[in-house]
Amino acid sequence: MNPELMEILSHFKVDSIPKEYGNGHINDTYIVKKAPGYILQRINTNVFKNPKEVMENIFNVTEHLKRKIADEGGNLKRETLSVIKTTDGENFYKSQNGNYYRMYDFIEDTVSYDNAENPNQLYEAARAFGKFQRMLSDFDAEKLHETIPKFHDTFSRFENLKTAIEKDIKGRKNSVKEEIEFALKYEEDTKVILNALKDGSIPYRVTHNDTKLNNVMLDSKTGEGVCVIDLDTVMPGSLLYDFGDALRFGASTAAEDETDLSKVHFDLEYFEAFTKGFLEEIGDTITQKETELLPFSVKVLTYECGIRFLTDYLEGDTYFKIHRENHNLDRARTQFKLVHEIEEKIPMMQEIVKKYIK
Ligand code: ADP
Ligand code: GN1
Ligand code: MG
Repeated sequence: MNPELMEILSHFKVDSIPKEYGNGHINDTYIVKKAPGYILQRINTNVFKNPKEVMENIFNVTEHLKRKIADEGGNLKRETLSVIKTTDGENFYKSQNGNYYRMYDFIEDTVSYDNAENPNQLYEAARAFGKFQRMLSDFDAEKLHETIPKFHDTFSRFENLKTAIEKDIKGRKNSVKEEIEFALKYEEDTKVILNALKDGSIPYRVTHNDTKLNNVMLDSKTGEGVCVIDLDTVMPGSLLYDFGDALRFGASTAAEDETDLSKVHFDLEYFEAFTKGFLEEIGDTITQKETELLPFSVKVLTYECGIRFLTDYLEGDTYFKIHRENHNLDRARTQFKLVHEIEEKIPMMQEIVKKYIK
């Protein structure tokens, strides 16, 4: 076992051996199985430059959620993450090596999916993400630190890509000419959501910002949405970020890193199930302009993720964890294939959205 973990565990009063767990691209996750069960995570400080602020956000957000869940008669043990304090009463422990660790209660009898198996999973995930946003609608956004500046600023992501192409520090540019050509065509789309937020035509809300299907736990028996996890990026943003990002991942018929692109499609049945669940929870707080932009948000958030993967590939894979050669390039390619399909399906997506707007 990683010797550092012994030091960490003693500061959380836990004496059982943790094992590596989960498929996240950012943090190192471990499970402590011995009852009552915990999740231990090393926060990725390359990504999160100020882990103390990340934990302050998560603590405040989960305390707020606990009050809301209690008001609605929900289950406090299952419906929100719960931060376990260290023996010193802190929300995290900084190891002698300077690593930051946090611990959560393990949420029992739940499962998260890397690939949806049926539309109902999308419906349930959507209800959980929608409810999460609804419960945070009266959270004071002033209290939130910006854990990653310009996180969903697609234009700034576009600029980062251009810089990575110019610098080409790994000499990979010439092997991805087609992908670069595709990526550079979309500059016009990159400012739409940002401009709408800036000119006030859509509202800022407290959003999750990383609504992958594997960031929501579903009940392993009933399949119901139980708890939204991975709260590192809860920040003021647009409802469109959460909607678009969830569908780029959840409505794909293949894994995010599938190498056989003939398997990668955007599934309208999954899109419909998610739209139904999300709008049921969000209700009539959604504005007309947001509604109009829902299908577009799926395209642009998928594109944004694609260019982030491509940028990381060009920069030598320093941001997202990779498990094989060309992993980030494979990921970028699935996203671009999806962008292309979503584009063609936008009119059909618009018809579907109309069905669920009251
Ligand atoms: P990352 O930021 O690296 O994506 P996550 O916080 O999403 O890390 O955790 C990785 C995986 O660990 C999740 O997809 C989920 O399957 C599992 N997980 C995380 N927190 C919990 C929890 N409190 N209870 C049960 N499983 C969890
Ligand atoms: C990362 O942490 P994880 O694996 O849930 C990333 C998201 C990307 C996603 C792509 C903090 O999510 O923004 O959309 O990978 N999280 C961060 O799979 O950058
Ligand atoms: Mg995650």
